Amino acid sequence: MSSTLSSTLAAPHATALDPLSRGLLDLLGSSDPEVASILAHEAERQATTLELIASENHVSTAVMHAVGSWMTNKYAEGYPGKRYYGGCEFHDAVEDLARERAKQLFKCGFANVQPHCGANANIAAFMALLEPGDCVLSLPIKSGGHLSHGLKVNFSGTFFKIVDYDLDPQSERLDYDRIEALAVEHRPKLVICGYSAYPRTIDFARFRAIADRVGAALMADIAHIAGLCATGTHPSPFPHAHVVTTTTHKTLRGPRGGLILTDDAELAKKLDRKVFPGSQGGPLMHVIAAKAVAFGEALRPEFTTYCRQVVANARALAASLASRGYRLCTGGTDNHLMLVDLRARAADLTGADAEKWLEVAGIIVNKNGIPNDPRPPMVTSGLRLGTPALTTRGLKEREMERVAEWLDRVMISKGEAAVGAAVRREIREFCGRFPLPH
Ligand code: DSN
Repeated sequence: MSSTLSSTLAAPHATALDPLSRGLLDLLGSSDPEVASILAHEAERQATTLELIASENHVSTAVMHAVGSWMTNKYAEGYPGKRYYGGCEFHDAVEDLARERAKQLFKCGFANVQPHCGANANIAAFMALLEPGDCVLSLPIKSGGHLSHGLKVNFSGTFFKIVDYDLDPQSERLDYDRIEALAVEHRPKLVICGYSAYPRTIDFARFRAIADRVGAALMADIAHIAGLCATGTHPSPFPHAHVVTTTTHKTLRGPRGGLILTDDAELAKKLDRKVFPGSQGGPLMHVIAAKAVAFGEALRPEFTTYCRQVVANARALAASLASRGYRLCTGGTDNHLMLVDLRARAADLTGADAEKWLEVAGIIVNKNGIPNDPRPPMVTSGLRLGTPALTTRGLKEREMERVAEWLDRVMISKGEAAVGAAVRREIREFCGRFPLPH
């Protein structure tokens, strides 16, 4: 069975698998061939396609295998030194290490590494800062915000009074004067900045001034730009934000998970209580071990070089697309992502069609509404494209021109099967020259 699975990962990509991954597939192949086959196909998909989803990345082998380690077997409710279970000596050690590395990385005084995901980090932050019914000022999801910042059907919109701020309709950028006017009018207890689809630099100092003016707390959800913030590639939310939440798997290139940071010692105690026992039970210690590994990687100088290249690649890709007639919302990008208005290239082009056609050709993207999009969220006029994953596999500015050419060829063909198949072949060959790193 193992040889069948190995052969599923047809050359040249099979040779690119690290020995542990190969061993895992062989092991699973003898005990659970169905799951092994699915994993082998997913490994092959990742190795042979171009990943342009702005919130995804390829972790190192060290991070990936820390997730699949002995730490998955343990309950460790509580915190290092104060657990509700015996046998936590090494779980304390790894959680302490993850916390220390996170503090060093973001240059702050406190880290909670237990949130299972970004939305859980935000639940704990809301619980630490607010009472049910309190007013929160945030950017709505339709304009690039996140569902956990106030969407009606989410916990945030269910239990809190949400006031939306929006982007300036002309520039499609944050309108700080308007945000301040809304804060003065509604007196929120919490102002949220940090977004899922905003391609420009966030002025954290200005946000803090707005929050201070009305006595609100400021929360920066840096899930998308965490790696950039940690390396000075985007300004840091510290010392401006009272609380910083993030995921660990986007530009930060760690395992799927959440993280909370603050410099306020009193707030830190509340945040700990609101993660556990407030909103979670047993921490995912295998993921915490992998967070420690990822934070260690992010502290190395190579990670700063990587983050700078992510931004340089995004600029290059945006420029190449603009030169082919696409419109970049806000006119371009300062970070790792861009929002592309497809209508400028072809009036009837939709995000939904483009996503589907591009996947056939081996380019993975997500449709995304653009500011004031007249089309519904399952159709959209735009794509959100990001460069974190492409940069991890070694692509640079020169290759962004090639990526833009493929994107345009597929979209302008309107999904023609022959074009999709030809591009798929070219991308498969191209990916062989940029293997996923170990
Ligand atoms: N789903 C994430 C993203 O793609 O940005 C946000 O949580």
